[in-house]
Order: sequence, then C-alpha cells, then structure tokens
Amino acid sequence: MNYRAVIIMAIAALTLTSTVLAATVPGQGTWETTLQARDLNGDQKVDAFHDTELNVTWLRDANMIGWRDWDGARNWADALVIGHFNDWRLPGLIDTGAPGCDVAYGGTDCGFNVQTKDNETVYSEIAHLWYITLGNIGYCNTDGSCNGSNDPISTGHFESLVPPATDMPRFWIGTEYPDPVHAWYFDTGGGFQGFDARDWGAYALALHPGDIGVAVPIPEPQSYIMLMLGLIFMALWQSIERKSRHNSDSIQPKKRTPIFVFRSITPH
Ligand SMILES: [Ca+2]
Ligand SMILES: [Ca+2]
Ligand SMILES: [Ca+2]
Repeated sequence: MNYRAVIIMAIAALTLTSTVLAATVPGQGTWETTLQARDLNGDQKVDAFHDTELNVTWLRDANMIGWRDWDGARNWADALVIGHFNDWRLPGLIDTGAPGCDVAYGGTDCGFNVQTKDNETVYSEIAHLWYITLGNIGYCNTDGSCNGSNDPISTGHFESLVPPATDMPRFWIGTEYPDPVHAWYFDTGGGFQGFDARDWGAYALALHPGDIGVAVPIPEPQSYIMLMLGLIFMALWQSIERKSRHNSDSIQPKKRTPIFVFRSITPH
C-alpha cells in the first residue's frame, strides 16, 4: 500500500471535479441494453435498474441520503426498504494482491482502470458500472498520462451519479478495508477507486441482489425534461413581456430586454 500515491492520484482525479458534467450518452458503454428499468413500489415510475451483467438491481437515485460516514452509509443500506424489497447493500469489491489498496494506473484493486469483471468473477461492482456499463474513461490512462478526456460523464438514467460540482463525487464501497480505520470508495468524477478514513464522508448508492421489481419503460432523460421546462418558461416570459410592452408603451419609453441565464441543463 502506498498511501502517498493514493493521495496524489485522488487529487489528480479531483482536479476535474469542478468542471465535470453528467449526461445521458447514447452509444457509449452497454447500458442501453444491460440496464433495465424497474418499478419497485407499484407507481409505474422507475426506482431502479436491473444490471443484467452483474445480476443486481441498482437504485436509480445515487443521492438518497447525501454525504455520510461509512458506518452510516452501510447502516442506511441495511435498513432500507422500498416496496417490499429490503436486502439492500453498498457495492462490493474483491481485495486482490496484497491486503488493502495496490495503487496503480490499471489492473489492480486501487487507482484508475481497476479490475472490474473477468468471466464470472466480479472485482468491483461500481467500477464495472462506471467503466464498462456506462462506458466512461478514467481520468488517468494505464500508461500514467492524465488527460481528463472524460467530460461529460456518462450516467445513463441514474440520478446524481455525479454529485454537485461543489462536492467530491465519492461513493462508499461496502467491503471492509483490512484495517479498522479506512474504507474503500469509488470516485465517479474520474474513475478512481481508493480508500480514506471511514469516519469521513461519501455518497451511497445501494444495490439489491438479483432482478427485482416490475419492468417499466426507460424514463426521459432529466436533461430533456429540464430543456423542455426551460423552453416553456422562456415562451411564457416572452408572452408576458409582449403583453406588458403592449399595455405600457406610452409610459415606458425604454424596452426591457429579458436576460436568460441558463445554468447546466444536465442532471448532476
Ligand atoms: Ca416506482
Ligand atoms: Ca435490509
Ligand atoms: Ca489489494
């Protein structure tokens, strides 16, 4: 374990965090065929995705509880009940090589381009989701070059898989670290798998074994909904402006020009 190298790589992964956008990126990764929308509570709205490659069902909302310490996140997943489904947990990994983090730019259990799945062996569920299923590229390549070629981050139809830019996009991994102080995490901003103090914080994305719930259609991307809302708002505003100008031309010689500031329309 080289803690200093882990810190350096984690910082490299974070340099992009402030600019990272999340998006539904068609044609990248396998998610369009391997993630199937599931309704868990009978309201016909998507709560989760069955991952046909890992045979687990991921919660759609990756920010159900916000930022928690590792124990808090694990306890939350353990107690979670949606519909009548109660076997939730945090994603797991297999600690390969020496006990704990074997930091590298590829092929190990820690760093960038980590082990994901080999035949039936799943090495890291969340790394597989991010690298393979969603088709993202690590901030650093296996040769050690770091070029940040990964913007926007593909998040399929998940919500908040890349948290707000002001936060570290870290997600706890539930598997115990070899010492009682640390815990594994995965960084969805740059594809970094590492470890940190378990009493610090990260987000929590829960998953359930097997294929649960009822199949429902894939939801409209949030970005599309936000774009539509933006266009409706703009049309309404312009209509109000026209009426207002029409009613008050004689007493308002100067026309006001509406200024629209569009913030990110993609889901965070
Ligand atoms: Ca539902
Ligand atoms: Ca439970
Ligand atoms: Ca190891």
